Amino acid sequence: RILIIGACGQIGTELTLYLREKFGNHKVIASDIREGEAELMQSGPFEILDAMNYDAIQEVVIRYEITDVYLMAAMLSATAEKFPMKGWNLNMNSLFHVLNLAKDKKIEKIFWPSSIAVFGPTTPKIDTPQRTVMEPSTVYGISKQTGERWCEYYFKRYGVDVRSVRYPGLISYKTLPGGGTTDYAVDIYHKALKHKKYICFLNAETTLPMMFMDDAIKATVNIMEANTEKIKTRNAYNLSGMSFNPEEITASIKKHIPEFKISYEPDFRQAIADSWPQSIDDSEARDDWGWKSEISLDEMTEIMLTNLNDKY
Ligand code: VAH
Repeated sequence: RILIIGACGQIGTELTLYLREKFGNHKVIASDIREGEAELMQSGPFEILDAMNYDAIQEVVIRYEITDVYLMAAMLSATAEKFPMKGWNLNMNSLFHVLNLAKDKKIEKIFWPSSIAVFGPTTPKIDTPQRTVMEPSTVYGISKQTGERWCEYYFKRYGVDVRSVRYPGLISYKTLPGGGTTDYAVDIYHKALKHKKYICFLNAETTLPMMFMDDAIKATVNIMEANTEKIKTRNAYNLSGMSFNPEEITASIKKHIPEFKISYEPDFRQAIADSWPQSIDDSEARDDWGWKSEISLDEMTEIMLTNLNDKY
């Protein structure tokens, strides 16, 4: 059976629904520090679970005979800058708990998300390579870079089968993001439908790597289902979907809502975004386990506006 820790988050919610569809509702145990959306709560087993409590995680793992854990709980970039120690403790202790359960053979396989936030201001910004200079300047990025090193250490020293990808900014209509710097790319669709205008907290030229959630879920399941010998990188694989800036996503929205207007009021998140790459080279993921993104910016805009339309 599968345990999702952080199942009520932006990725966790969609990942839980996808895995339940694929493997059967009662094969996928959702857990989080708080209850989540009705669709998630009603579709299968749910446990209130603190990702920082080792004994509580172990109890759920034993009771449900869990084999695979997807650790989706984390404090994202913007919030972690407001609460550095809380962000570090949540992001790191939760990872150690799950790695140690695998080291002690209580679970068999782990998925742990990394992020393009592991790259910093000195990293090449265009087609950022799999291996390159990484001097992250955010708490979140430091925790993800460190987490990658620990994942590789537990694989090499203890044979722990942990797999990871560096997600770009993720965009979905089923769940709202929480505390990220790329969240503007979700909020803009809601505001375009509700108000036909949006005040953006990043400037017009801020190009960032992004991906529609369906592609991210596909990458997550693909890497977990790949034969272990195909996984040659045990810290985390670069993933690439699309790259755009607020001006370009605005142009895409205006094809559907011509009167949509954007204005710019950059805040503290501009510095975070400026430290990240603009585009990512994901050729190793393509070569090793057949990864390929599908959804383009205009296709995503069509999907987002169509599915959000009846909310407003
Ligand atoms: C964030 N959505 O903004 C996350 C992600 C690359 C961005 O890590 O913090």
